[in-house]
Amino acid sequence: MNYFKNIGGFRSILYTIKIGRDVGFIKMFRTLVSKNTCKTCALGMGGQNGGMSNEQGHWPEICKKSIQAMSADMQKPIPLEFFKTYSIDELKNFSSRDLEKSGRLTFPLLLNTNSNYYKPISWKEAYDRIEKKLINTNPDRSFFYFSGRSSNEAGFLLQLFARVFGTNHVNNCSYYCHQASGVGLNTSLGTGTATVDLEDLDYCDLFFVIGANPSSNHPRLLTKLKNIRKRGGKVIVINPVVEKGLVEFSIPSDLKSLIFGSKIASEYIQIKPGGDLALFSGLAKYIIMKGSINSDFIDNSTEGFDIFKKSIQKLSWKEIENSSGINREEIEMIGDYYVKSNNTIFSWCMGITHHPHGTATVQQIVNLALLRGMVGKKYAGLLPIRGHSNVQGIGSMGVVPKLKKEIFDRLLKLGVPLPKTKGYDTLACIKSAEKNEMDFSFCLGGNLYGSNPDSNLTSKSLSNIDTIVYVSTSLNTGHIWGTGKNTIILPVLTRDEEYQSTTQESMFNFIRLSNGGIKRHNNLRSEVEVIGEIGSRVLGEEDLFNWNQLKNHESIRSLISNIIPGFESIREIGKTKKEFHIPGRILHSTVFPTDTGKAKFFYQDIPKSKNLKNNQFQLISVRSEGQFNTVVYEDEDLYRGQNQRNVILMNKNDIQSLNLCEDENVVIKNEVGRLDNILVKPFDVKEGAVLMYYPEVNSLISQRVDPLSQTPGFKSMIVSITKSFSSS
Ligand SMILES: Nc1nc2c(c(=O)[nH]1)N[C@H]1C(S)=C(S)[C@@H](COP(=O)(O)OP(=O)(O)OC[C@H]3O[C@@H](n4cnc5c(=O)[nH]c(N)nc54)[C@H](O)[C@@H]3O)O[C@H]1N2
Ligand SMILES: Nc1nc2c(c(=O)[nH]1)N[C@H]1C(S)=C(S)[C@@H](COP(=O)(O)OP(=O)(O)OC[C@H]3O[C@@H](n4cnc5c(=O)[nH]c(N)nc54)[C@H](O)[C@@H]3O)O[C@H]1N2
Ligand SMILES: [Mo]
Repeated sequence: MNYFKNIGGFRSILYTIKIGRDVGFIKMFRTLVSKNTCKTCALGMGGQNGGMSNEQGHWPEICKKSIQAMSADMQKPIPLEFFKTYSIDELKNFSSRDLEKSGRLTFPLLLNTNSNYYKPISWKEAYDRIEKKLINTNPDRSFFYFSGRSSNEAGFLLQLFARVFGTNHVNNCSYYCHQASGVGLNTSLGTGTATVDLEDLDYCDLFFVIGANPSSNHPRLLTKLKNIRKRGGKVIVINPVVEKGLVEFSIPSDLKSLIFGSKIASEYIQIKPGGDLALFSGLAKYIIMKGSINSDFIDNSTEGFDIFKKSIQKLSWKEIENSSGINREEIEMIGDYYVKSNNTIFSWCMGITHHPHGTATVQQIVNLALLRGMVGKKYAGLLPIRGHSNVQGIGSMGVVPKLKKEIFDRLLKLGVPLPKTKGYDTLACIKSAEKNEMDFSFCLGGNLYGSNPDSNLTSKSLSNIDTIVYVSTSLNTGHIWGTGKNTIILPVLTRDEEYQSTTQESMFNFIRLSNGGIKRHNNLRSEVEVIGEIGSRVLGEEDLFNWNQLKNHESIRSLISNIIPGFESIREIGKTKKEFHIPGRILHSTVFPTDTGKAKFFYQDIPKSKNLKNNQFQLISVRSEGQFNTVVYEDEDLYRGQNQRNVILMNKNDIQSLNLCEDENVVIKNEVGRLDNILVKPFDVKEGAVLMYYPEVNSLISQRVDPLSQTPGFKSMIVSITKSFSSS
């Protein structure tokens, strides 16, 4: 048996050893076991039980991703000479990987319109410039973008600053991520996050993995999936691409699984991209037809069923089959699994939300759960698999254009002068910059340029902004291609380096405490310190808030506990170390937090199938195993067997029908842009669909969005494929 062929397993262990050798085993071990929330996905490892433990206290839990992120943060500083050596034009030849590998940012940097070089500046100069600019900026011509790595404390404080400063243009990477889940769940159930806790996964008997690749992106979920199979439960994967790690995975912390591998998918449904709404409509139709609905639950705890039922019954099987790419027998087979299940959990990720009908599909998943009463009880429910480690917390903290009414009212009561103007979502801010309507932008982490659709247009739009401030830990493509007339980069501490403790929220609504405390570099500031300093300089001593005092995390937590409903326990967390679930989020009873107390059925039409020419395909943009969002750590995608990123993965029948061959050099084009020198690779992807790597592919993604959630269709672009002249 070749143990190294297994996905996960020994190769993850080897990688750990390699990183240990690079950064030092003792340092690595100390970081891994330190009491800090893992920096990668929102499964939420670490916290007060120590790193490598999940929120149920289970140990050891570890994944290659956290080691990757950790080792990146442990890099040496970028030397001063770097910025004298490389001009912006030269840095444009650096890949995302080259930029990340340059090292940690440890001094503020300034790039002026008239210069081609980033220039190191002092913190004082950086603050002076930001203060001067903000004092002279019309608040409505400024926006604040947040990624999901920052703490609740930093998130809360910056959104508060933005509002007091006078703008509602406050948003986070969620608009490119799970916004459709939030909107869909909120309209149907009155709450926008997971309805289950981690323990529910230990008792469910059927688990749907829809449009997600957790083997690569949430590896620790795989332990739960393996256990579901082990206790006789079923895992159904719905994905246009056969992701090997979802077929079989080798879990490093489980010896048997490590050696022999574990089966994950009981059934693998290879759907057409964007076909999920049709598939779930088909499942609903079948369940209703069979009379396998939970009528008591529907009658007592839901509304809108009759209209939903009538509309679903009208759908033809032909339409369902055509749009989903799945035949009726297969749909009925999944339906039978569902009917037999007592406790089903539906989980999903970007394969659902990155479509113009993303929100509609989320609502349809909820409908399906409601039909059999799979929400509002233990061991069953809905689980949007969140991305960034604290993206959910950032949302909870009010990092949204429109504050929840309760938060708004509480702030108003405190006397906060809240702006009345309509706040923009992320893409709306970029579009507004395109029209020259933005003078100032502040980005707390992330890579707004890299994550944004239509890279060329984004670059141009950002260049219209007078001053952009990036608060970052390392260099990324945004610092090079997403510059304003003046660009300032402020280098900050990472979570485990913070001087004071911070908190994060997992995808299961669990609030964790991170101690921080690891010292790596001089001259860095904490995110909160930066925001507090800007607050005190711009808003002054006379302000309602003492911004200098708000550099203290305890003071911020006290404010959060007064302002954000459900966060009362955060006030004492620094002292008690008591991590907690946000009350009211996990739905284990049949009263729903909607206006009527009932869950709502929403019927949504299946989108019309597009007629494609024979060289046109639906493009799915995905992450590789070796990257975290726009940060590429390794060019290799171990799990998909690719060793470079300029590839297009295609079904072998499609390769044949275009008369192409493996490694042929092709041009990928559409109305947004073109990418040259892309190599064709055969892969088990649904015919008609092709796969490419994000963020490089963003020059082909249009700025068209899901009208309900404003999320771009990152997995729904049509592209044409033609041979390159050079290869013919
Ligand atoms: N290693 C690593 N981990 C990460 C990240 C990372 O970049 N690297 N990013 C983090 C973040 S912010 C997020 S949001 C998550 C993202 O986690 P995922 O959502 O798992 O990531 P993606 O690579 O975008 O692709 C999701 C999967 O959806 C499938 N898919 C595409 N289109 C469709 C469709 O129409 N229907 C269905 N059913 N499936 C489809 C793709 O084939 C792919 O397997 O991961 C988080 N964790
Ligand atoms: N085509 C396509 N586009 C996509 C997607 C896709 O699947 N396809 N996915 C979308 C999704 S799901 C998301 S979430 C977005 C990602 O969007 P973002 O969250 O904006 O991007 P990241 O790449 O995660 O940001 C990485 C940068 O964050 C900074 N950073 C890291 N740690 C810290 C920290 O502790 N503090 C601070 N201040 N900065 C830190 C580093 O400088 C690093 O370069 O991209 C979206 N764009
Ligand atoms: Mo994300």
